[in-house]
Formats: sequence, C-alpha cells, structure tokens
Amino acid sequence: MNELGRLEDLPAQYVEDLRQQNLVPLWPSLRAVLPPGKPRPNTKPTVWSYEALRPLLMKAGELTPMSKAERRVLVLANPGHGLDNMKASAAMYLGMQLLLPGEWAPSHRHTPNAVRMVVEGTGAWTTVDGEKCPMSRGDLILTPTGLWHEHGHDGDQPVIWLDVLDLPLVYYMETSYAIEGQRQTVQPGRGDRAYARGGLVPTPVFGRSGKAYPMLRYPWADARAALEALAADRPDMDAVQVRYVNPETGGDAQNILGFHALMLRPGQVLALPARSPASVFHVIEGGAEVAVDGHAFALAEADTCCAPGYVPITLKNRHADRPSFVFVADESPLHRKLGVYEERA
Ligand code: GTQ
Repeated sequence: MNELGRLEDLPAQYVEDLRQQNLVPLWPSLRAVLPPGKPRPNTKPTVWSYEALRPLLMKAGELTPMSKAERRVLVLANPGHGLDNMKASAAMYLGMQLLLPGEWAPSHRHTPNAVRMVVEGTGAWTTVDGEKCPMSRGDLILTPTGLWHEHGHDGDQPVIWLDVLDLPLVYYMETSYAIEGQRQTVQPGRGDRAYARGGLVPTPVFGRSGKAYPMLRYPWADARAALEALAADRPDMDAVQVRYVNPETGGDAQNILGFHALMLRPGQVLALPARSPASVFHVIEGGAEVAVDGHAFALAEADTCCAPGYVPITLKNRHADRPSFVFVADESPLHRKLGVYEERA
C-alpha cells in the first residue's frame, strides 16, 4: 500500500489558504478514516467490578440527593473513548443507577432508547408509558425512544440497576434531547403477562396492540426458564442463548441495540467469532471468564465488561458444577440495518 503525502509535505501557506475557505486535503488523513482491512476501534476491552463500584455508588447516595441528581448514576466509561464522553463503545452507554427506599426519579422521555438490567434489591418499579414494571434481579425493562418513564421505590433496601442506552449514537447524530413530564397515571395491563408464552402471541381480531413496543418487561424468571429448557432439550447446542424480541414482530426488542441472555453450561468454553459490533457482558448468575484481545476478565456475579468489534471473544464458565448466566448487549441491530454487519471466522 502506497505511503501517502503528509500535511507537512505541503506548503504551510497553501494549507492555510485552504483552511480559509473551509477546505482540507483528504490524502493526509485517508488511511486514518479508511484503515486497511479492519477498523481501529477506540473501544478498549474494559471491566467494571461490582464489588469496587458498589460502595462508590452508595457513597453517591449519601453525597447527592435525588433533587440534585434526577438520575443517580455512575457512568461505566471506556477509557479508550475518554472518560468524559460517556461511552462504553461507539454506540453504547452503560450506567449503574441507585434508587434508595422512598426515592423517586421523575418522569421524562427522551430520544435515546434505554433498557434496565436489574442488579440488586426489590421493591422498585419503573413506570413506562403508563405500565408499572416491578424490578427484581435479572429483569430486563425497556424504555424505548420517546416513551415516558419514571422510577420509584416502595421497598426498604437500595435498588441498583444497569442502564444500557444508545445515547452515544443518538448524541453523535445531534438528535439527543429530553422532555420533563408529570407523574404518570398507571394504566391496567402488563406486557410481561400478555406475551408470556413465546409460541403464542396475542391476536386480537381487531388489529394489534397498536404499540410499537408491546412488551416492556422481560422477567428474569422467564428468560432463565427458557434457557434451562433449551439446554435440556438441545444437549448438542453450543450457544444456549435467547434473544429479547418484540413478540409481535419477532424482530429485535429495540431498533439500535440488541439484547440476549446466554447460559454457559457447567465448565463450558464458548468461542464466539469476530463480529463487527461491540458487545457488553454482564453476569446475572454464576461467573464467567471473558477473553478478548489479550485480556482475560474473570467476571463474578454483577460484574460487567465490554469488548470492541472485529475480535473473537471466548467465554468460559468459571464454575464446573453449575451453569452461569450472562446478559449480553451489542450493536448488532444497528450494524444490520446499516449493512455493515460482519462475522469473520
Ligand atoms: O433512568 O431515565 O443512565 O435518562 C441515563 C439517562 C438513566 C433514566 C441513565 C437517563 C436514565
């Protein structure tokens, strides 16, 4: 591949004349924007230990009241993107959110899509578009683009959850904004009940629910049971995995980020191919070693890590005597829609 001319090879006055007209030469930067063979991601393999993070989040609970926080969140920032840029990867934002008993995070809605993966505690709820979604460990709750959401807590212990948003992408597109709202009126009806059986989809005679997001809460008990049943029925199956989908369309639960739950059999080693999207792994139950790009993260329960795209990833159950369960978030719906999705053997 040819060495291309550098900016310093050009007369300084010429470069300045160009800049005066808001012009720049392409060739000094061509290899940077179109690197050979594969991208050069800023996303660094990064791990966040729950044990290390939890006391710091609890401290935020003492230091900053909800009135001064609105959302009391510590952002899991990837140093490869700069800690102040709130990115786990190019398109994914991660945050750990704390709500103390009796607290309320007021209703708002915004253009980025969010999901919550509940990490600890009971008694909290998120009301999304009038549907009150109880929160307990491992539940996945969607707050898709544009829907009102607020968080409250009637229990007596702290509740902590992992927020996954497509904020970096939506912000990059200059489309990120929020609207403050009033406390929502809770409406009857729960998608987690109506859509509880995968092969049986509610079919009203007079049309669908009319909702773009008919199912907002995916209880962990159901996801876990689906994985256990799949593992038992398919002993030959390598990747025991389920995808969080919109039960009316069968498509991804949200438009930009994808969500899966994965069961690693006792002692299992699972080698994933290199794929273009970056991914995030969060241990719901058990423990997993994640090997990526020369790093080997030993994740315990509630630990989280991220991996860039275009590199193979190996997951290993750290337990020989029991399954481990991992929540996976990635950028695959976005990559597929944009036509840049790739898998490399
Ligand atoms: O709970 O609505 O981590 O609006 C970042 C932005 C959580 C939320 C975040 C948010 C929220």
